[in-house]
Parts: sequence; structure tokens; C-alpha cells
Amino acid sequence: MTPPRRWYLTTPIYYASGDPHIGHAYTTILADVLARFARQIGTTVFFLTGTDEHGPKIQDEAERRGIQPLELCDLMAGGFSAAWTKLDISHDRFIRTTEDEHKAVVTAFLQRLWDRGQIYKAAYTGWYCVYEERFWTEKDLGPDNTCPDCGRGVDRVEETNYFFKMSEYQEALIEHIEQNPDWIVPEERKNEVLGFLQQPLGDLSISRPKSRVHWGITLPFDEDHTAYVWVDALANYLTASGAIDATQPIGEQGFEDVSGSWWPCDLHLVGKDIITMHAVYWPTLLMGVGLPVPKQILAHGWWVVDDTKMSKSIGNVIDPLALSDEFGTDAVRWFLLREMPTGADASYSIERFMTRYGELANVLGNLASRVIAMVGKYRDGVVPDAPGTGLDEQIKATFETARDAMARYKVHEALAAAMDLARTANGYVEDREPWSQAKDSGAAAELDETLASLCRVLAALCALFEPVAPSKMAELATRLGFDAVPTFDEARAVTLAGQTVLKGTPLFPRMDTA
Ligand code: ME8
Repeated sequence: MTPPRRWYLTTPIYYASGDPHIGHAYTTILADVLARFARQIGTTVFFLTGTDEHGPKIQDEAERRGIQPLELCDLMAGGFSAAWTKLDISHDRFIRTTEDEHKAVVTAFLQRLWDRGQIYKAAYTGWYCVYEERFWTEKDLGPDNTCPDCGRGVDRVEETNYFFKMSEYQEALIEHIEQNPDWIVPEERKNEVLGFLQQPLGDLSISRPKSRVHWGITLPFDEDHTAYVWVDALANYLTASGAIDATQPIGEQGFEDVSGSWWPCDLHLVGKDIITMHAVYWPTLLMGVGLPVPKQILAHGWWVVDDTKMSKSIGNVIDPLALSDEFGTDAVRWFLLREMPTGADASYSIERFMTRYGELANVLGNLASRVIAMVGKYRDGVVPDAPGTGLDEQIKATFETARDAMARYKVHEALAAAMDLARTANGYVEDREPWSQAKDSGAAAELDETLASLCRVLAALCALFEPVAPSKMAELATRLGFDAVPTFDEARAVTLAGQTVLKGTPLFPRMDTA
């Protein structure tokens, strides 16, 4: 990522049929760290998240609970929204697909496909997995007619659907992927999509008869059908971009000119489970209406728990909010982002969580406490006026490493480099022995230099850790006498001379691992 001045970033919109778990939290926190980092280096960000509220999955869950689908959606959207507040997510917009504006954009989108001759009606026979909200052909199925992805039973469906002529865009899509080698990252996912595209691409069923799925957006050209939930959901990215004004007459809605809006999106961040929908369905649909495709798609890996798939029936679903209650939001954010190499899979266990937490407490937290305590003890809490250049080289190198890692979306590498800087600073304390310098009346200038250097490194760490630990770094900034967390540029050049530092409780209290 080399963010331009304006950057539009999205997460998937999560199904409003269940509560957020660490998988959802991971994607959203990763997006948040990317957004905060981009803002740190001066980019204007538009960060979108939200909930996916139509289709049989929601319809069935509402029926099971004996409530109206919209009641269920209100409840779940409220739950996701509250979770993101608690996890310090700095999104600019939370979209719900039941909003009128979105319904109007989807309607206009479908009408546009229809007007451009991109849709036809045909009989369909196949197998449908409600959990994944997708059709499978007979040959795809697992044993005893199960979904090849999730293993649940599938329903046999015979009905008339409307189809989007997706197959007509197969060549154009392959060409786009080949000409833009970073369009899908990481490479492994790009190869997966190219592999998928080696088979003839079928057309995409984009509707459901209302008799089966009433909870959806009605097709503008046939009121007996609702839109396929994935078409409805993917279009959320367009709705929020402000490109389409569906209140205008056809021809003036913005499909010809997206300037002035956030479209095309700079980055769709998704889990690897939904790469096909984002890298095949969505761009071909956009080609079908004549809009530019998103600029990049990043698919991350999968969280499992103690090396086992997370599932309600096993009862091992990790609740990020409970973790946050126990260890604090910033610790959850740090763990998830430091532990999972972007793009790869990772396994949650309480032992791994405690190991990562230990870094916060014993390395970063410990450094902050001892430096602030020493400035208190030896200099009455006022940062001495000395150059404080003792760790300049290391600070400069860390900012460079972090920027370079973030440009490649290697968030874990940027965070590892930041923690290494804190380790180096702890080593500097041991080497300089400020307690000995304090005892030596001839070493006052050296002690000043030691303390000033350590305060500067804390300012740098404040900036470097802010994207992942915004709340604790705001607290640290206050304790160092800043009005706000310094930006990367400010932190590199800052002097804290004369600032009063404040002691407080540990930023990351040590936990009893038992
Ligand atoms: O698919 N590990 O919603 P969804 C990592 N509504 N990430 C995980 C995860 C795990 N174990 N489990 C879930 C949908 N995720 C659609 C999206 S977008 C137009 C419509 C994350 O609620 C990951 O980002 O099933 C995955 O792609 C997403 O949640 C799926 O969320």
C-alpha cells in the first residue's frame, strides 16, 4: 500500500444472522489499522463497514426466532455496531443493506444491467447452501449431498431465475488480472482465482422467486422475484461511495461518470472464503453496468481455535468482546494483528494470547513505566533539554521498516519492528545505567541525554503503536505531555524538552497466567 491522498477501504458486510466473533473482529481491526496508519501519514480515508441483511439466511433465522426479519437485523446491526465501538474501530460509515438508499442503488444497478441486455430468464436446477448463500452443481457436492465448503446439507432447487451473462466477461477478467499483478493479493489467492477461471465461467443466477425468498430487494423488471443476496450485498460498496444517485432519471444517475465520488474503491479487504464473490462476481457485474472495477482486493487468512475450526456446535467460538473485557481492547487488537501474518492462517489459543500480551506488558509497558519513573525521580518529572539522539538511528530505521511493511500490507512485520524498537530501548537503559549516572555528579549531562533519548523513543513508539493500540497510546501521549499522539512525521523530529511527564498505573498490567 502506498496510499494516495484519498483512500477508500472496505470490510465485508457481515451477515446480520449471528453475533460478531474473532474472525469478524480480525478483518475489521485489520482494516482499522490500515486506515489509522494511512491517516497517520496524511491520507484522507473513507473506511466502510456494515451488515448484510437480506436473503434466506436472515429470513430463516428470523423465522426460527419467531420475529420479523427487520427486527433481527436491527438487533444484530446494533450488536455489530456496538462491538466496533468497543473495539475502537474508526469507520466512517456503517452501512445496512436494508437502508432505502442502498435498496434504490441496487434497483438502479439491476435496471441498468437489464437495459444493457445483460440479463436473461431461464429455468434452473441445482443445489443451494443457505449457510454460504450460494448454488452448487451436482458434481461439486460432498458426500450425502453436502456443501463442499461448509459440509452442511444443501437444498435441491428447481426454479426460474434471472441470469447475468457473467460468462461474457471471462476473457476481460483474466486479462485484467494478468495485466494488474497486484490486483488480488496475496499471490496465492490470485492464483486460486486464475485457476478457477481456467474452467469455463458460467452465468450468474441473480434472482430468487419471492415464493421462496421474500426477504430481499424486488427486481425492478419482475416483481415476483427478489435479488440474489450476494448481488445486493456487493453493491453496498457502490452505495456508500456516493457514485450513484438513484433518485435521478435513468441516464443521469452517475453510471457514466463517477468523478466526485469515492468510486472506484481502493481496497476491498475480505477473508479468503469470499474471494470468488469479490474477484469474479463483483468485477464482472461492474463491467456489465459499465463501471470501473475496484483497484485492489486483499484476502486474509483464517482463524481457527486451538488448531480446530471454530463452530457453534463445538462451542469454541471466541468472543472478542469478552477478551476485551478481560485484557483490554488494545491487547485484543495487538494479539490478532501481531499473531496472524497477513494472508496466512493462524490459531487462537489462550497460551498464544498470553505470550503476545506479555510483550505489551514486559517490553512496551515496562519501558514506558521505567522511563517515566526515572524522569520523575531524577529530573522532577520534567524532560531535560538535551539533544536525545542516542536512539536516532534505530528510530529512523524502524519508521522505514514499518512504512515499507505497511506498503506491502505486512502489518505483523510493522508491529514486530515497533516492538523490537521498544526492546532496543530497554537494552539502552541497561547499557547506559541511568541509576549509576544519577549517582555520579559529573554525569549530569549524560543522564540528561539518556532520559531525553528515552523520551524521544517513547514518542516514536506512541506513533508507531497508535494504529494498533489507539487508546493506550493516547494515554501514553498524555503522560508524556503531548496534546495528542504525534504523527509519524512529528514523532521523528520531536523534542520533549521541558514537557512534564506523569506517572500512572501500568499501561498493560501484568496478568497472572494461571
Ligand atoms: O460472508 N477467520 O458475511 P460473514 C478469519 N455477508 N476471518 C473470518 C472468520 C475466521 N474464522 N470467520 C469470518 C459474509 N471471518 C457476507 C459478506 S460482503 C459484500 C458480504 C470474516 O458474516 C472474514 O472477513 O459470513 C470473512 O470474509 C467474513 O468474516 C465473512 O463474514
